Amino acid sequence: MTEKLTGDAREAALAPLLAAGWAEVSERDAISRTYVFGNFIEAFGFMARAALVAEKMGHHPEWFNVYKTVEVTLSTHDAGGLTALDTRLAAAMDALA
Ligand code: H2B
Repeated sequence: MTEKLTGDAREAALAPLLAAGWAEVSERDAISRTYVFGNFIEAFGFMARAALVAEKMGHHPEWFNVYKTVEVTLSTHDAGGLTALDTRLAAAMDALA
């Protein structure tokens, strides 16, 4: 679970996320996505719900919020790169957004 994703498993895990709007980060082994909501309350509500999921997973996003925009970067610090925890959290965040 906390091993870095490589090869076919990585491609299979990333394909639906890239199709949904996530992108691989160029400078590091991570994925990112920017969500734009209708207003600050919607953005913050998303962050609050995502925080509960993240805490339950024991896996936490890097994110940056300005008004109704939330920029999310996911990477597993303990593994030094992308793992199934990141792809799982990404899918959960998409379901909440
Ligand atoms: N979040 C992320 N993104 N990467 C980690 O390696 C990580 C984490 N490690 N949240 C978790 C916390 C770990 O430090 C605790 C002990 O579960």
